[in-house]
Amino acid sequence: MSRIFSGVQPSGNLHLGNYLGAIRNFVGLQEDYECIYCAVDMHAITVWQDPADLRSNTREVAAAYIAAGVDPKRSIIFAQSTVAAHAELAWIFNCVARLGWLNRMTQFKEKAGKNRENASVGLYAYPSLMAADILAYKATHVPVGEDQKQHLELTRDIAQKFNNDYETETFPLVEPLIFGAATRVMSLRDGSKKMSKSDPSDYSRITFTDDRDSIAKKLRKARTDADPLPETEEGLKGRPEAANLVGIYAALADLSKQAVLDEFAGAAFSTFKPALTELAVEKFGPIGEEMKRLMADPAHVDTILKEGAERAAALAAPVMAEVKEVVGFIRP
Ligand code: AQP
Repeated sequence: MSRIFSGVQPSGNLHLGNYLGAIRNFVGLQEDYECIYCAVDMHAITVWQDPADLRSNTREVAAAYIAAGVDPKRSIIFAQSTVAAHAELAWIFNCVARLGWLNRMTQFKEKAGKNRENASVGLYAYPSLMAADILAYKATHVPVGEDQKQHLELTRDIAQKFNNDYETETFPLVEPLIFGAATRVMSLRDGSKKMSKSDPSDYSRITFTDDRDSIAKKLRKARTDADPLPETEEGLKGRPEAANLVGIYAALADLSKQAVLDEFAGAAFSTFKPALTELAVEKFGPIGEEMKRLMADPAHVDTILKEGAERAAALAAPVMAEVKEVVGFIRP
């Protein structure tokens, strides 16, 4: 059976983009793959995290997976820092990846911004750790949102260079799984920016913890243009905010964008936004409620994370033994 690995950073403000672009897709994949889903806390600390918040956000990511439908008996749910293989393999990959490759990563450029000299070394080396996350389990498929495509290409480059340098076939070439009607959900305040945990405006995103009133308020305030909805997808060109809201509706309703437009062509946003609110409350609201219910019992979440870490460590152990042998590390 092919193996899936994916992760979400416990950096707070889990949002509808994380759900539609990644977490929702995790659920169906359990049918056909052995799945490993991680709260990537070591990635989160590449930018400052308050320690108490990090602990709580790590449990929240696990609770969000379960609330969305990931079955912790069938799939593995754990926190990255609790399995040492991630850090060990990341170091080896730091010695395989080239500076030139990392210099091309757009996420680093975006996150470091103008203050590049002050960014952490960890933020720069983030893609090596991501490659280690996946390859410590020899996972072959990685469900992610579109923004992670470049990092996955780097994972393939690292695997290929490792295999070439050491004349081995240790690592598979991973395939991204980018699917669904909303692989890139955009900010509600600016249709040219992706919905993001770190956006300073809470109005830019719908979060797992938003209740009906907050969802309604955020969608009411969502930026749009003055035109009614068009008849075809072609008519959404040059209207990023309208395209985003139609995309969110399509993803939540499991419809194509064209099917949504067939229903709402000619409608003003004053009609479409309340319909979208009802749909979001119906489809996304219960998941947030279930996440909050699970969070009321952190000991239960910790038990799931502990069992997951034990299962993950057992899968990574033979891979790490093989890698150390290939690299030439002695194992006294
Ligand atoms: N806007 C989005 N639309 C679709 N998918 C998205 N993802 C993130 N934002 C969107 C997907 O969610 C998964 C987890 O992401 P992450 O925790 O690794 O963080 P990120 O990709 O850096 O994005 P965030 O959540 O917006 O965090 P910040 O603000 O810290 O950059 C990934 O599969 C990602 O593709």
